[in-house]
Amino acid sequence: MAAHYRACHLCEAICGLEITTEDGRIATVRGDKADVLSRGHICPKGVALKDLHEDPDRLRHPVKRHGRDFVEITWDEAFETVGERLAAIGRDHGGDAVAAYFGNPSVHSVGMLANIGQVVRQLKTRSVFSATSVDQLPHQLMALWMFGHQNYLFVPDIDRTDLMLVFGANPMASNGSIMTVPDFPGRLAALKARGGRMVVVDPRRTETARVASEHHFIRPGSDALVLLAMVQVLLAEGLARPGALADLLAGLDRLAAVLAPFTPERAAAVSGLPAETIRALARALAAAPRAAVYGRMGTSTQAFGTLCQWAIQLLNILTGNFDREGGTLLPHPALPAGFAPRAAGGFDRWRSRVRHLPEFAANFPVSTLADEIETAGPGQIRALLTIAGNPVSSTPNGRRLDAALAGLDFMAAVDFYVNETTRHAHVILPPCSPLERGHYDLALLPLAVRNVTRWSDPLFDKPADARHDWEIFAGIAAAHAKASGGTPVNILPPELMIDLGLQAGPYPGLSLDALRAAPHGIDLGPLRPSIRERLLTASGRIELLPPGCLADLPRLAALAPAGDGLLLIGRRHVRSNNSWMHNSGRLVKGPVRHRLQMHPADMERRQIRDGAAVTVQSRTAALRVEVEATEDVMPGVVCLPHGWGQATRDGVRLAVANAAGGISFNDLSDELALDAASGNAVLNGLPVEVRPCP
Ligand SMILES: Nc1nc2c(c(=O)[nH]1)N[C@H]1C(S)=C(S)[C@@H](COP(=O)(O)OP(=O)(O)OC[C@H]3O[C@@H](n4cnc5c(=O)[nH]c(N)nc54)[C@H](O)[C@@H]3O)O[C@H]1N2
Ligand SMILES: Nc1nc2c(c(=O)[nH]1)N[C@H]1C(S)=C(S)[C@@H](COP(=O)(O)OP(=O)(O)OC[C@H]3O[C@@H](n4cnc5c(=O)[nH]c(N)nc54)[C@H](O)[C@@H]3O)O[C@H]1N2
Ligand code: SF4
Ligand SMILES: [Mo]
Repeated sequence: MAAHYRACHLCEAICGLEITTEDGRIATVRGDKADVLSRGHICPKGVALKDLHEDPDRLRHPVKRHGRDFVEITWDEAFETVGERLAAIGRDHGGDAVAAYFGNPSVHSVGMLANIGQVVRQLKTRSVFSATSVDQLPHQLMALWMFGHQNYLFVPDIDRTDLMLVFGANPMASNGSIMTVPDFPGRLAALKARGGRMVVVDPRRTETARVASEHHFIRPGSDALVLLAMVQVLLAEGLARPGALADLLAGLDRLAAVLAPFTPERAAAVSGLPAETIRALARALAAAPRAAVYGRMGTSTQAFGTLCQWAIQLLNILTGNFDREGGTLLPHPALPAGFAPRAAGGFDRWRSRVRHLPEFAANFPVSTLADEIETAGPGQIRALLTIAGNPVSSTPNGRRLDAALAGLDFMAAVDFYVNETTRHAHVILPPCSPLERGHYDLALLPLAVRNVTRWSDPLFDKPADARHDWEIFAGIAAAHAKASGGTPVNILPPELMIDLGLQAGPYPGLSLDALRAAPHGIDLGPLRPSIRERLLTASGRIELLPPGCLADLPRLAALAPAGDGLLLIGRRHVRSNNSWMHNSGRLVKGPVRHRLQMHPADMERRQIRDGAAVTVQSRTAALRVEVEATEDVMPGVVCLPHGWGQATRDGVRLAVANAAGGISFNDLSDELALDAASGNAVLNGLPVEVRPCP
């Protein structure tokens, strides 16, 4: 039996795995105990890489759709069809008539990530969408506004902090996000063992809340009030001590006046968190030797995502924990291309056609994709290329988008599953199995809690007729250039780019060969302060008062205390991965996980029994789902996971058949509900009503 070491590409924890094979098949998958970052950690999804690799439903050849059926075609025919159709639509209707959507797995594949910009360049389109606007957009916008670079995402130094405040994140299930932290359970245990504390603020008593030192319920969508009130307490009580960074801060003198109305009492009335708790949290933060405030999906995909991310940065900065060991730090990766000034990004340089929403990083908010397909006029989207994405399942008002996709003149998908989205494609071009490609975490090592570098060779050779994602990009680019009479963009093999990048990078002696000789990764040391050398704002200072934040404060000030209605939030489970790993029997087995969780008091008031079928109604849909009573959600809140329930849309069997049952959260989510400051989707804190089914 041969052992192979490889990073898991399924989530941001990027665990090192030890995979053994026998006769060309995977025998075992274990955590690699010698891995310098993950130290043996693994979750059930890592084991399910075997299922993904062996899944007979995973497409291995390009297919063309005839009605509802897909038939295999050759790569030549696939590239030609896609190239010609996209070129013709671009020629007849302008470049913006051809749109692209990039999904989450594109971040987990260096060949895709490094070449996506080139695909867009080839298509000459501004109609670009991605999962960013249902995810981390506010984090990146704040990094751009305050520090001058969209990728300056400061990571909590969990291994050295004394107090970690966690708002709206559930790393026990998600394994961490915008914080690459394999073995979160072990690191939290170590934090507590050295006398530190973790405090979780979440409308659900999550898996993380259960193992934390303290948990507080909060009404969904009200975090910005609480976080800004904490800033206000620091300022009002003379607890703000930015320390070594004081001379870098622009706007500190005006901050107290700006935040004066946002008192703890004000926040308490809306959030349900007592004013004294808010004060105590602020004081604890100021008193802790080293502390870090961290917020994730619950503080970004909600109505005030931008203000939440702003307040979190302010708290870290004002308590002297920003850019400090044991606080929050910006990693020094071996491949720092993402931190280059030319990758700084931009916001609102142009706007979308129909709803005039601002671009971010040259992407429009995906919540307006259906508008752009449905609304006639110059620039109307008539063709779509989706790459590693499933927006029908993953983005607001999936049903509307589902219908819109059916009306496209042409659609192609680079994906290895027929899913709720790709079922509309005229051509699907499947990349080879992820285990057949080399792997480097270009996007995630710059977010890791320790500086580490690691390369993974392919576990298996890809079949002769199979293509990598980047080879598919190259094939499409060539065919598109041929059909449009241009020259194709340069699509580069990732190995070459990584080798050159490592050799030109900040750590001497690194190269692809050096990494190949260290299959458990190379430790490059703990995170260290660096903002003085790296700050990229025009003023050369940290901008504490971004105009976009100030402009959004009146909207926050108008947030009213809860009425009788219910607010819907999401939920992740460690054996699920967004919309697409439900074909693995080993992941979906066990108790049903897609019920609507509801507090018994809310059920009693509506005469709903545990386990009964209920109708959950939002602005966009009224759907039938089974309910589950639990005191783990706060009263007034209902909770449903996303990515389920669509295995048989319109009677078509999709390659996520095991996801049958449950409903798709995003049939209920509202494409009109946005964090106004950024254009990010509101996926948490959606008003719904729930009633018993007759
Ligand atoms: N209600 C609600 N909605 C959410 C969220 C939520 O919390 N609540 N979370 C949001 C978040 S954080 C995200 S990131 C998005 C994800 O949104 P998407 O990225 O649009 O959707 P995924 O479910 O990740 O689907 C990924 C697709 O990529 C394919 N794929 C996997 N690996 C590869 C590969 O190597 N190459 C190619 N070409 N394809 C591949 C899979 O087959 C699958 O079809 O969903 C968002 N939607
Ligand atoms: N097992 C598994 N792991 C994953 C994924 C997966 O689908 N499955 N997806 C990956 C991806 S793409 C991402 S982006 C990350 C996400 O990583 P996380 O953000 O850690 O994951 P979530 O489970 O979305 O956590 C959001 C939390 O916010 C809470 N919440 C909801 N609304 C509010 C609110 O208004 N205020 C506060 N304070 N809390 C709120 C929810 O109850 C939930 O506990 O996970 C990654 N890892
Ligand atoms: S936590 Fe699980 S899914 Fe995430 S990288 Fe590790 S093994 Fe893979
Ligand atoms: Mo995500």
